[in-house]
Amino acid sequence: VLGHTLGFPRIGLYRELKYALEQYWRNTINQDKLLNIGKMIRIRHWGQQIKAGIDLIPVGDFAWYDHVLTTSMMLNNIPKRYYSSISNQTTNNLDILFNIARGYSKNNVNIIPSEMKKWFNTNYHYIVPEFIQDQEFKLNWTQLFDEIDEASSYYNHPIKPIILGPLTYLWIGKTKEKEFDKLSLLSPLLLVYQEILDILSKKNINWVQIDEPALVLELPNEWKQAYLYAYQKLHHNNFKILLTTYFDSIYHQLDLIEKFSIDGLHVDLVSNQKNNNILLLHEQLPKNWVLSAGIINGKNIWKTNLYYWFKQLYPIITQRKIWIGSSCSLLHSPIDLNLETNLNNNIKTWFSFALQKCSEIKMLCDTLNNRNHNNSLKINILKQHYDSVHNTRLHSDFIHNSKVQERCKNISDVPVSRQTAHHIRFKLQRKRFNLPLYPTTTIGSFPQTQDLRNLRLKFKNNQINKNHYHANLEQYIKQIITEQEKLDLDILVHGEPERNDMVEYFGEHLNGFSFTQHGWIQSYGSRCVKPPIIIGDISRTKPITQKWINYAQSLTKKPIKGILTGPVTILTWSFVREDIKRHTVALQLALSIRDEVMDLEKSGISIIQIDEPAFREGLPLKKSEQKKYLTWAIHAFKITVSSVQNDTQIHTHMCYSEFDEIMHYLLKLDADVISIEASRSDLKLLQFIQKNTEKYLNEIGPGIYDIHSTNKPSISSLVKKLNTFLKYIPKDKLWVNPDCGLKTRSWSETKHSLHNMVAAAKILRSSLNH
Ligand code: THG
Ligand code: ZN
Repeated sequence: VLGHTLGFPRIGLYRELKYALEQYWRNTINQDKLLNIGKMIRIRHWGQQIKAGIDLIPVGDFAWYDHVLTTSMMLNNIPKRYYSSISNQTTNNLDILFNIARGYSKNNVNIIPSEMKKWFNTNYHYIVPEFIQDQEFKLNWTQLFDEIDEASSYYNHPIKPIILGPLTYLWIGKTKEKEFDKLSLLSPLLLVYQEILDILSKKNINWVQIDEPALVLELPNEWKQAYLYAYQKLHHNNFKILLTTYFDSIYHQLDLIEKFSIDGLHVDLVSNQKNNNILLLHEQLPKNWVLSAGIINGKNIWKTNLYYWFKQLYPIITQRKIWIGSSCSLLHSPIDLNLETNLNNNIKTWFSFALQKCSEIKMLCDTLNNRNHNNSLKINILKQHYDSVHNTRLHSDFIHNSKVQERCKNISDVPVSRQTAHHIRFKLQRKRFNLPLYPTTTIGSFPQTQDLRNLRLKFKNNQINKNHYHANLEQYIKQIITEQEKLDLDILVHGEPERNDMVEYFGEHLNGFSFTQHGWIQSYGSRCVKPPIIIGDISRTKPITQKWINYAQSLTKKPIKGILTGPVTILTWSFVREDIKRHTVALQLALSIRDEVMDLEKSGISIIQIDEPAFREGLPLKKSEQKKYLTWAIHAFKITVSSVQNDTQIHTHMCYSEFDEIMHYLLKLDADVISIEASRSDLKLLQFIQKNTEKYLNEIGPGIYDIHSTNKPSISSLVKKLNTFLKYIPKDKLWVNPDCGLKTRSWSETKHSLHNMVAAAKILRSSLNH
C-alpha cells in the first residue's frame, strides 16, 4: 500500500507566492526573485511531504497563476489577441502567462484577459482555455520538465508528475469566433500529449498522474467514446498511468472506465456520501489496476475516520494493489494546523490540514502494510485517532444548541414567499424610491485600501481600541458616501469597510463558527480566502451590520442598500460540519440572516441585498442530483426575505456562474432585482431573459463592465453595452451596475469606471427624452 497526494497547496504557508506575485506585478521585484520564491516553495513542500511519509511526491501541481493556464501555455494555446503584446519576446515567457490571466494594457493597447470560471464545484477559479476551429497545438512550455528535474536534483525520492488530462482540458474550454465541436481538436491535441509523455518516459519515472475530473460528470456519448480513444492513444510502455477522478463518484461511468488502457484509477470516496462503496469498485475494475482510494478529504478540514477505512480496505489489499490518497488535490486545504494558536484545544483535535492529512495517509498505509505482524497496537492508535473526535463532539457545548434545533423544527411558521407578486411590489417600490429609468448602483464593496486593511489588522491585534476603530470606519463610510453622491449614483451602499471577507465577516458574528489564522485557500491567481469553519448549530445573538448601514443612511437622502451575505453562500464558502445534513446547516443560516433582515428593515433600511455568488457553485455536478439541492437552496434564500414589507426592495447578486442551466431556478428566488455577472460572458443569458420576460422576470442588472480587469471602460463602450442589453431586456426592468464588488480595485479606477457608468446611463435616459 502506497500513500500519495494529488497535489499540494501552492500559495505557501505565509502566502509567500501571493506576495511575490503582487510585488512582481507592481515591478518591485524582478523575475529572478519571483522564480526563486516559487522554487523555495516547491522544495519546501516536497520536503514536508517526504518527511510526513508520502511515498510518491506530486510534481506539476505548482502553478504561477493557475494549473489550467499552465496547461494552455504548455500546449501553446495562447489566444491570438495576445500576439501583439509579445512581438519581441518568445511565447515561452512568464509575462505572457500573466497577460492572459490579467489582461494587458499599455500604450493604448488594451487586451482583455481570458475568462475565469469555477473549477468544478470548488471556490477555485481557472483561466478558461479558448479554442478556435483551426486551433493548432505544439509543445511550448517546459515548466513540468524543469520541475521534475528540480525535484530529482533535490530529493532522492519517487516522483509522480501530474498533468491535466486532454479531455477535461477540452471540456472546460470555450469555443471562440464560432461554435464547433471541441472534440474535433482531440487528435491534434493528443499528438502534443504524446510528445509530452515521450519526454517524461526519458526521465526516471514509474507513474504519471493524469487528472480527468470531467469523468465524474454525466457525459454525452461522444465524449465517452473520445475518452476510450484517447487513453488507447496515451498508453505508454515506459511508465504507468494513474487516471485520477475527483469531486464526485464515478459509479455511473464504470462500464466505460474499465475499458481504458490505464494502469491505475484514483477515485474520490468522500465527496458523494451515497456513493462510496470501495468493494463495488474493486469487484468491477480490472484486478491488475492499482485502485487509489481517495479517502482523505481534500476539500474539508475534518480528521478522517481512519479505522473505518482500515476495515473497508483490509479485505481488499490482499487481492489488488491499493493506494491511499487525498480525495482531490490538497490545493483546497489549509496547510498546517500546528500554526493555529487561537483555536480551542478541544476543537483543534477535530481538524486536519494538508500536512496532517499527509500524516493520516501515512498512518493508514503503515497499519495496512503491517497486516502480517501483530499490529493491534497500530489498530488501536487508528481507533483513537477518530474516537476522540467523535466522543468530544457528541457532547460538546460548542456544537449543540437546542433552541436552534427547536426553531428549525417549527419552520412551518415561517412564510416561504413574499406577500404579493413582483409586479405589485414593483409599482410600490418605484414610487417609494422615485427612481429614474436605468437606476444605477454598485454591488456593495468599495476599494479595500492598504490603510483600511492595516486598520482592521491593528484592531484585531488589540493595537487600537474599539472607539478609535469605529471612528475610523465611520470616516471611511463618510468618504464612500461622499464619493457616491459626487458620482450621482441612484442607490448607495456603505461600502463594507468593516468586512474582511463577505463570508468570514458574517461567520465571525454568528454562533457556531470557528476560525483559523493561517487557513488561506487560493481563490484565483494571488487572491486567497480564509473560509470559516462551521462546527456547530448556528444562531445570531444581536444585529451585525445595522450600526454601519444606519450610519451610512444618516449621511444621505438617497436610499442605502444594506448588503448581507446569503445562507447558501455562507454555507458553500465555509468548511462545513459533516455530522448533520447540509440543508439543515443552510436552514440555520437562513434563519439567522432572516433575523438580520428584519432588524435592518425595522431600523429604516428599505433596500436589502442578499448576496448569493456561490449559489451556482453549490450545485451538485451530476444533473440527476441537482433538483434536490435547488429546492432546499431556494427555500433557504426565500425565508431570509419572505416577511419584509411589499415596498422593501430585495436585491440579490450572483457571479462566476454559467447561469444558463439554472436561470429558471434563479427566477424562483423572486428577488426584486438581481445583479449578475455578464461582462465576461456572452449572449446566452440575455437570450434567456428575453424569452422569459413575459412570464416571470423581475428586474435585472447584468454587469456592464468587468471589475476583475484593470482595463477601464469608456463611456461609449458602456452605452453600446446598455443598448445591447436593451435589445433583450424591457427598459423599465434594466438596472445599471458593475459585474461585482469593487474591493479589489483602486479608488482611481473605481471613480473613473463608475463615473463612466453613470454617464452612460444618463446618455441613454436623455436619448429617450428626445
Ligand atoms: N469571498 C469568498 N469567496 C469568494 C469571493 C469572496 N470566491 C469568489 C470570489 N469572491 C473570489 N474573489 C476574490 C476576490 C478578492 C479576494 C479573494 C477572492 C481578496 N482576498 C484578499 C487577498 O487575497 O489579498 C484577502 C482577503 C482579506 O484580506 O481578508 O481580496 O469575496 N469567501
Ligand atoms: Zn460578484
